[in-house]
Amino acid sequence: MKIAVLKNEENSHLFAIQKESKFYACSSIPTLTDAFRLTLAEFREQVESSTGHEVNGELVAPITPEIELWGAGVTYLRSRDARKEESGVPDVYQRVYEADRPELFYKGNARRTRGTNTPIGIRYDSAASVPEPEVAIFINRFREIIGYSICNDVTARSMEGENPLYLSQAKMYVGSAALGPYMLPSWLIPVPAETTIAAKIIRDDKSIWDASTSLASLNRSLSDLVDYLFRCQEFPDGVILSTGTGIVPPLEIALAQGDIVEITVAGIGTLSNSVIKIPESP
Ligand code: DO4
Ligand code: MG
Repeated sequence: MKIAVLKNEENSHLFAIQKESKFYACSSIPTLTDAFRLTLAEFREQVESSTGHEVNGELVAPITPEIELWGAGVTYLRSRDARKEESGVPDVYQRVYEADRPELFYKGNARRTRGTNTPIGIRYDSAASVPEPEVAIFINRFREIIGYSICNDVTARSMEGENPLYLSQAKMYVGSAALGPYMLPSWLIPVPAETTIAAKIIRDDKSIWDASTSLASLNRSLSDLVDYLFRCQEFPDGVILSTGTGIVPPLEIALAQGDIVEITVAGIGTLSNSVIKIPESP
């Protein structure tokens, strides 16, 4: 069983329970925002006892206009090494990898986030852009993790490499985030070593790069990331945190218009997005 967000004529962000390729409404949870306002125990009880009718609609990213999307960075050894390789100031990445305080950044909102099978963007003014295949955690207003999904933290790599202060421009632009296809309730996630994350870039029907890791290689605990994210912050409607990438392509691989990026996380599914170039005035 997984959680989906559907768009149809009555509701642009309908909360739906997916079971055996059918979708069912949950009368006490009309939208995903309502799920974030429940405690984890209430959410689980209402989902497990739901007897809602079958619903249909277009599968969209599991996020609503009230929910923010944030990112964590340099949380895997591979990410630390890749940043050091691409950056003119490698020391900042080494230091944040070892520090108690993690790197956290605002990544976007529903309007900026693509669902599966919709295009992600690469900036026209970045020489190289890469996918960042990540596990996203869904955190309710009570700081409890209610679910897991897949996030592609698409990044203008050469822009960030030129100067870390360009991070916001490298991370946040039209089409720079993809999320989905589903949210797996947190009580169903496999143990970290079995939560494998695999990614590939397909060009002209051929894979030009693939790699994998697992959540067990994350260098920080999820509770630590949640703790820092909520410091001096309020998320009355919950928040989604993409927990950082453990898979980074080598420097000679960069996304191009027409590529397809597939990210598969065990237990959740596959997030698939084609790539388009974002012009100066989209
Ligand atoms: O430091 C820049 C961002 C790193 C990041 O997004 C990641 O490690 O996933
Ligand atoms: Mg990232």
